[in-house]
Amino acid sequence: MKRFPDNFLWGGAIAANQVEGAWQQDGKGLSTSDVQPQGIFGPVVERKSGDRSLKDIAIDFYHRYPQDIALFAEMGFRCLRISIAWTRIFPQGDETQPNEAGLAYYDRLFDELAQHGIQPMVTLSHYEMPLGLVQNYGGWGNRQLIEFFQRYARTVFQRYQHKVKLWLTFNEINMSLHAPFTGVGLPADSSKGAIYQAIHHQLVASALAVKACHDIIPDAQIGNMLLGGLMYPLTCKPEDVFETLQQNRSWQFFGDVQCRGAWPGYMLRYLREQGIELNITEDDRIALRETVDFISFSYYMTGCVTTDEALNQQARGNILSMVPNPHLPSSEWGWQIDPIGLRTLLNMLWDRYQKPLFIVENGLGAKDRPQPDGTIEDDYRISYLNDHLVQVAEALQDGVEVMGYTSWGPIDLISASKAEISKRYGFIYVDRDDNGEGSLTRSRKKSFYWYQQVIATQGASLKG
Ligand code: BGP
Repeated sequence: MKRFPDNFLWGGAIAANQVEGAWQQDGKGLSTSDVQPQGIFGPVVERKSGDRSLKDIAIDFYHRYPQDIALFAEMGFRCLRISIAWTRIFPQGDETQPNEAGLAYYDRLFDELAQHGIQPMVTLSHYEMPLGLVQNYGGWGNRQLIEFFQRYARTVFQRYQHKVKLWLTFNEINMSLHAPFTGVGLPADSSKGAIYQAIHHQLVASALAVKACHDIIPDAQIGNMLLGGLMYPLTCKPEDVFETLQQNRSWQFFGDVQCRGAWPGYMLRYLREQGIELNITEDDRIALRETVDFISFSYYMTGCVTTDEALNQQARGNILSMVPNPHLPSSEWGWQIDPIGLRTLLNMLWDRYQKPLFIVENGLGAKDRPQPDGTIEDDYRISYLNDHLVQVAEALQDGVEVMGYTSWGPIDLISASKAEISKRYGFIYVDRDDNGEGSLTRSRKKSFYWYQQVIATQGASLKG
């Protein structure tokens, strides 16, 4: 029987730009997400009056949050991970005074959660930043961004200090290497040197936010957020094994800086060999020493690494250019499903850092087909989540400290990579299609009742 600890934080995770809509309401400024209507790998466009993006309304969480939170509470959520849209608080990014209407909105949201006994976990920046900071300052390539982010972080820590005790700095901070516009506000064709310098500024900003959180809300915990991109060697050839170590380090180094307080030696060597000279000041070094309280990460899939160039060529089409694993099935979007990988990753991160872990994203994006009576039998989603949670239970038995689990998209939302809604993750169905048609009505899928049961039994109802 799988029983999770009594204080385990069960819940779900959403992000402002994928659920809220209301993209121009109450003084909100334009964000980098607003100008990528086709998702984080799509083109950056200039918004003209009259054009439309699915994200403009998204699932209208901005207005419908009371109803949605009631449904989360019905499932028994103890925690909801949300993000604050930076542009609701500082519309252009460089203002000296925050936008009160934006601050008031999140006050109402946190109050609603509190009424249902759901603890908020807040990401400061989830795949968006003020477009003004990109256009007028050159994004995170500019050191001044550290100061603007500080102002934003301190403002929300002050404002919500009594309401929010769990914070995250930057969502999937390692994604900047693959989606530089979304991550650090730089053009996709930027040089590696420019991207790493921007990443360094963001890492310093993250550490300063950790410090500010510790100063302003001493009883809060603040974590980082990594895309847990676990890679396996395709073969046991020593070259493949070593290359796999290197590829895992390409995302782990963010965790190393955020958990250990300095750029690791293997990265300094890599940068040197690439001819990249980072500008790291003495003040930066001191700032980086403030490390996170816990590590959060997303987990969807794993991939394989090989030094065989022919196999690598074939795999180039993938986001992270990884070679498929011949032993694993794939989702409709080609993401390989690997529950045991989650146990491996939990153990790996625990061994490496000895800091509590929080799985803040995991789930299956799939097409749902409502029956004529409106019900949705999403057994594929139940099976995916069940198998992953069984492995979390195993990791707990291994002695790994896991604070909680927030599944990605507990309510259908707009996908990040392609900005579609047909890629659904939810326990709650939202009536809307990729053309923006639909009533936005919410309904409970079969998985809704399944997750409710898992939470109610503290995992004892899991199978396997
Ligand atoms: C992560 C992001 C989320 C989310 C998820 C699923 O990378 O942090 O914002 O969307 O992936 O990806 P997608 O929406 O592309 O299916």
